[in-house]
Amino acid sequence: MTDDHDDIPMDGAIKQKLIKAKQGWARDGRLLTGTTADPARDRLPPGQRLVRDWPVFDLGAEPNVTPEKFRLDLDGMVENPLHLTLDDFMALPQTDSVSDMHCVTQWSRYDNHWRGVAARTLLELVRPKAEARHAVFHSHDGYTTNVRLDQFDQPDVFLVHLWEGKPITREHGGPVRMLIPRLYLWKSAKWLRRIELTGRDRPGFWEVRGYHNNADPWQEERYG
Ligand SMILES: Nc1nc2c(c(=O)[nH]1)N[C@H]1C(S)=C(S)[C@@H](COP(=O)(O)O)O[C@H]1N2
Ligand SMILES: [Mo]
Repeated sequence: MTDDHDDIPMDGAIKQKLIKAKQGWARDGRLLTGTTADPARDRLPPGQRLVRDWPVFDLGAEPNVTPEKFRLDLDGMVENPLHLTLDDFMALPQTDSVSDMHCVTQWSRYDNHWRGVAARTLLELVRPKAEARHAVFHSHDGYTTNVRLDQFDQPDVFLVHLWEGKPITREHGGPVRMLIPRLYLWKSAKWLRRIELTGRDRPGFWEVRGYHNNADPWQEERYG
């Protein structure tokens, strides 16, 4: 694998094997407890267990997005498309936040300290068209994932570049990744390259392979 490809195609025997395994879990309903929880009362969603470290989960192609190569496009159904360099992105208003992470593979991690640009800051800049209903996230490794616009347009959603005061490492999706803390972590795209607003829903990489489209951990929306 070379470091200087922007978009690494998701093929190769090892990755296909991993993808097949995870699709199998989705089919078998692996890890399902069949219970729900109330986020107002229960901090830990059903079937999750707490970890102290931060595990790495991706398709195995971890693109090397250098500051020079970094570009972020915000386009689709917007009045004012944006094309940002890393300097442009860093010049936007920055916010500190603290949130929990919940991964569908059952680990949760509390009190992560982040710094980045609020989704709402970007939405004010691009001005979604009236018909915009969904957001599709595109990454440098070819990964995609989707949420509704109302799930993206939340005060705790950020495009983050610092975790615990340090630049987000390459393995965790640096220089800039998504963070949508109230959905399972597969909705938080690493190595973010583009955010596209659409009128129709466009299920992403895991969503077309058996993962739940909505991904609410407290409803245990792992698969479906
Ligand atoms: N670009 C990209 N983003 C991705 C993925 C990926 O393979 N590529 N994997 C997703 C999945 S399945 C999970 S669980 C989280 C893991 O993030 P982490 O490795 O930082 O814990 O990233 C999500 N974002
Ligand atoms: Mo995942």
